[in-house]
Amino acid sequence: MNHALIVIDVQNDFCPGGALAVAGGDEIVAGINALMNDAEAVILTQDWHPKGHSSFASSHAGKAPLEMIDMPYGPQVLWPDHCVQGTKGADFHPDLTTTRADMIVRKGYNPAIDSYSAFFENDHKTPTGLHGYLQTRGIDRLTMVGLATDFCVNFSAVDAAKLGYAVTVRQDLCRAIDLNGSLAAAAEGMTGAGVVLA
Ligand code: VGL
Ligand code: ZN
Repeated sequence: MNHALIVIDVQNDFCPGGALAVAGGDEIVAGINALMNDAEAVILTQDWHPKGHSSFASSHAGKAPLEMIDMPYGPQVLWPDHCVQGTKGADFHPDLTTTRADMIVRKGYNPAIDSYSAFFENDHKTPTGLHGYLQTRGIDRLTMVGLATDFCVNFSAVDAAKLGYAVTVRQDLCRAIDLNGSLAAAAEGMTGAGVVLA
């Protein structure tokens, strides 16, 4: 029992029709469900922001979505309001199998800090608890899938590799936002960190 499937942010707002729709985000759901059958542990993550979160452009006067801002922890892309706690947009895609989940990690609930990674908030210091859970379960190999390849999957995979996990990202079961070359940069960053892109 040392392998876990980590399913990142397969939520309505990241699928077509959602507030921060990723092209083809819904195409990966069936393939992800199928992978759960042979996973020893399944972890789902959920982007879970309070209203007025600091990563929302609407929280900054004069700023539009996809503009950048300097936060105390570094540069931050400003997003349309998305995945607000308790809304339909924050729900998992209706076809995603959730009954197989051993754990659901909610992230991004601190109003002042965004959290792309399933392991640490964007200050790269505040843990989400996932590492402790996986260690307790004796898990050291991770397969990652979900949305978006170049943001939450990327940050999660790089953090996991740094923490010592053997990480494979199934690119066919991820979809990207691809903002100003972010997908190519993410692929390079993941490979550099020792993540296997399959
Ligand atoms: C994500 C942007 C903002 C993601 C979450 O899941 O990749 N991207 N919040
Ligand atoms: Zn978010």
